[in-house]
Amino acid sequence: MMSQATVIQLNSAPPAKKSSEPLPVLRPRLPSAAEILPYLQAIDSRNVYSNYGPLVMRLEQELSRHLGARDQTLVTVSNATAGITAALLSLGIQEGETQESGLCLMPSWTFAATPHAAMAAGFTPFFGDVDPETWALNPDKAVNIVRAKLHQGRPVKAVIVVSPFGAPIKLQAWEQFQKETGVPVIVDAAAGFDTAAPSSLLTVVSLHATKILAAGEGGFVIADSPQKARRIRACCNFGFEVSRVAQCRSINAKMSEYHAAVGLASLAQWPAIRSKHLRIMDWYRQALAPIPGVTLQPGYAQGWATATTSVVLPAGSAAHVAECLRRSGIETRPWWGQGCHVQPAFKNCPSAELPITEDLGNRVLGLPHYPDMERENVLQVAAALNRALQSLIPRRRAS
Ligand code: T4K
Repeated sequence: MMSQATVIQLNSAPPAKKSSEPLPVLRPRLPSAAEILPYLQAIDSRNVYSNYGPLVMRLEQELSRHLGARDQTLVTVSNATAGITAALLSLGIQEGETQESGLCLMPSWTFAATPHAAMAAGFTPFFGDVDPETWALNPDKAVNIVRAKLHQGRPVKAVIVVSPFGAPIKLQAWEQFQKETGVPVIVDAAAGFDTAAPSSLLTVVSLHATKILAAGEGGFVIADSPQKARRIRACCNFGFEVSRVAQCRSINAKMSEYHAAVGLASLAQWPAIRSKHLRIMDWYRQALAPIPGVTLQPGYAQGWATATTSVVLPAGSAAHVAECLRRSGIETRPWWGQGCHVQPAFKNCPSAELPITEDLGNRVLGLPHYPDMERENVLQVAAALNRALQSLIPRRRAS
């Protein structure tokens, strides 16, 4: 039940202003030109612009220190999509196999980058369903899929576990899965800068402009040994290890010095960036709690920071809510749409039954979330959302 005080607060929140500038669903704020300038001047004085220059190496060291990774185990990449491809290539298990033979189990409930990255490494995505409590693949169910596929003669050669919008994954259970099945697990923690942790799983984080720690474009892969990291680096650099002779199948996924400059400037601001997002998340937690039928992403506002806010709406209401909010000058975005399995690029990819993904695809909506957001904006969104759902009640009663 909604308390009287909260009803008054939601109803009295000012309706979002109708202006030519809607409340954006996302509006990143990266470091200013002045904050990046010292790093750019360092580039000018050295004439080194790419190919693992000093700023890239410094960023790798600072990220390693921040995340508590061992020395020489973190490799920067040009973007997380390329990072996932390079991580898969580094496993070296698809050599000589046809595209059809190596299945890569992954959720359909992810961004298109995940299956694209696997296909670029020669794997065929196999879409599994996610758990409603985590929005991620379930390690126990994955064991069954791996066994069943082996039985059908189409072995699963790798698994990509996606951290949903940066939420922590069941790391220990996945490490156990990898140990027991022998199937390598890659963590797509594109949005998970705040939750990614060194482990026995190759973990890929994005530093795209829309992510919580941003370099414009970029990312990094964390391995558990310098040897694996060297292999990943080779897979990002034409297959070169010590000489300029290609040793393995590879792409070019190197980060430039300019992106490292922005990444370093962002990392210097991390504590402030993190608290801004945590504050927005807390505002949403409070503002949405009284609205019946609306829940936040599992685990949201429970100690980890993300740069996006997604809600689960009552069945059948998402399109109406999005339209009402749009008319109130509030942008929304179903970030992962209906899942990847419905997208033409992946129509030939095999898939399990996906009832949870289909349900989430119909009910999840991304709300405005950006670093400069004020509490008043969050209240505007909550009030508009409440009004949109209220306006459905007479229709529901009538039908
Ligand atoms: N795995 C997962 C699970 C991912 O979510 C992603 C990326 C990846 C892998 C791959 O990571 P990277 O290879 O990108 O490192 C955006 C991002 O481009 C993408 O990085 C992100 N996930 C995805 C969820 O969102 P779009 O196509 O939806 O972006 P776009 O251009 O529509 O921008 C979103 C909103 O942000 C718009 O309202 C405009 C605003 N925006 C965007 C940019 C780039 C700005 O105001 N300024 C900007 O500079 O993919």
